[in-house]
Amino acid sequence: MSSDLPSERGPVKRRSLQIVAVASATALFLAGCATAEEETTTATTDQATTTETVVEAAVSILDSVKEAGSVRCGTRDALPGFAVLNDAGEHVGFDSDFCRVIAAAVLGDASAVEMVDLETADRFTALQSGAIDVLVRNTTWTATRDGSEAATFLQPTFYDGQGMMVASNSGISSLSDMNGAIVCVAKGTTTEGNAALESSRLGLNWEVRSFDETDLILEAFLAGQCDGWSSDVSQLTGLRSSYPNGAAELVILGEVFSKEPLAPAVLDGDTAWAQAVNWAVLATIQAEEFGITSANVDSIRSSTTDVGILRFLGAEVPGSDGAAVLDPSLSLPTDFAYQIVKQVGNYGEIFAKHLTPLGLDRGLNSLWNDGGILYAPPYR
Ligand SMILES: N[C@@H](CCC(=O)N[C@@H](CS)C(=O)NCC(=O)O)C(=O)O
Repeated sequence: MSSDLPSERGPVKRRSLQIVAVASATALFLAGCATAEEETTTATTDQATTTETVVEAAVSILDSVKEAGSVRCGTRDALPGFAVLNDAGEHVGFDSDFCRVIAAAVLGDASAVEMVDLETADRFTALQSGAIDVLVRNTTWTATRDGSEAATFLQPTFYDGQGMMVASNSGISSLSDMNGAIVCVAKGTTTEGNAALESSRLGLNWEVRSFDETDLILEAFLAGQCDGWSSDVSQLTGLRSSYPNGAAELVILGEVFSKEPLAPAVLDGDTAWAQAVNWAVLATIQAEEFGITSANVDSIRSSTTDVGILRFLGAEVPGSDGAAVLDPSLSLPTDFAYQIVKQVGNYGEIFAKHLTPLGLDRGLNSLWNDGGILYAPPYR
């Protein structure tokens, strides 16, 4: 499958923001707001000059998203549970819904999303080149990616870990049975390095074979060329569910050998856009904590006297001192959380819709007050 990256769209300012951003890490932070006219200057002048021009010409992807009326969300069409195309040609899945969450928050319309199918290797270049506004594609937040890919990672949507899938009739019941095994993985992923590390940590001699696409791993696996298929446990679970007789023929071993916080990422140097995306994701978590769902959000909004909930939903707080509706100046409409919950749902609803059917438990992805680590800062 080839990814079909759309060309640049939107105002010239937006383009310049992204071109400058990949030039260098320092220029990137400082030059995140340059206009096209300033582009050459920015790349060639010293830091002091650059700083001056930045202050004069602030622009954010948030503005160009509003102007375009849609969010270009980098995702994937072939990751069961996370993002697939259904028979009607609709994008369905956990990642796809988080793209909609962002659109509902920023534009008040969950359907105002252009899903951009990205192969693994294209994820960060799509962000850097300005082909997408945000990346929501089972992507692990790591220090090196944060530091070297011009990406700012935000609130994780799914705390995952790497696992190993084997054929049920392989006789393998734990990683220690896999000395000398061929382990197949996707190229350009954290999975590759983790597999090599785990092999040496356990004193096993794995040959790690990398493939460009999941389809090619599947082919190799079916042809008996792989003893194990390693990836994020959520992905293995999704892939197993879409495999004929998967439940009987494939086993995911119990050992989880890495931390894979899957998180949305935006381009470095654009705080307004990063905050908007971050608070959109956090609102799904807060809504679940408040017990607000797509089904009850209207009745709660019209009947509750809970000040925290009224503020969160952008409703008027009766008898409040000063502004009746909380606006924390996040450049988001004051009813953004209401729009998210009404149009897409809270975190638990999104999880239940796409991941529970695969057999995935909430586990770490439960709320902080229910044994997990999902915790939204206070909305006040
Ligand atoms: N979370 C890891 C792993 C992501 C991953 O392995 N994704 C698989 C899905 S199973 C993939 O992209 N496969 C290649 C493809 O089909 O594009 C990362 O960010 O590197």
